Amino acid sequence: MTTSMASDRLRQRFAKWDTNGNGSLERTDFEQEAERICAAFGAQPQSKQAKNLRAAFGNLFDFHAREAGVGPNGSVSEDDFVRVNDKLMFTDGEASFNRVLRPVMQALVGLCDRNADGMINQQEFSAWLDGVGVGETQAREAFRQIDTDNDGELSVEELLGAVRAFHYGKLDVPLLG
Ligand SMILES: [Ca+2]
Ligand SMILES: [Ca+2]
Ligand SMILES: [Ca+2]
Repeated sequence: MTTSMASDRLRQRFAKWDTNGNGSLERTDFEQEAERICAAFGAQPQSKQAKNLRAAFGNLFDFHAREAGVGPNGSVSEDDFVRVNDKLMFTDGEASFNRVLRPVMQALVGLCDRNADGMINQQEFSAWLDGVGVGETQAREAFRQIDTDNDGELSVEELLGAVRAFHYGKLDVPLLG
């Protein structure tokens, strides 16, 4: 694990989530990001899945605002974002990371889980990665890496492991778009 790779990826994540490009994160950035993902996955804006994703991104912003010490309508700077997430990944550990990211991951699984069995199969995963701009070959390779128990399905916990692995530089596929 290299800390510099981790902070590079956090800075990329910051740039992606700063949807209005003003150099800081606000609640509206997270709202826009949730809308963008819903559109990319073809979710109806009024569907339960879209509402869950919006709520999850709202809570994720609340977490960042609280940890950065700005109010619920405040702005989170890039340095604060990296500091908050470094602490989450390297100090607080896996359980805290999963607690913070699980609602977003569950909402993403809800958007992509076409057969509604709570798991992501190869076909659902390929459609997911297509939505974030990753091709079929890379999607198949990533599926094998993420499916750590080899049951041919990705669970929310396996997918959270994949987000951690991405941020530690052990996996090259960005699940969060
Ligand atoms: Ca912004
Ligand atoms: Ca499924
Ligand atoms: Ca599995």
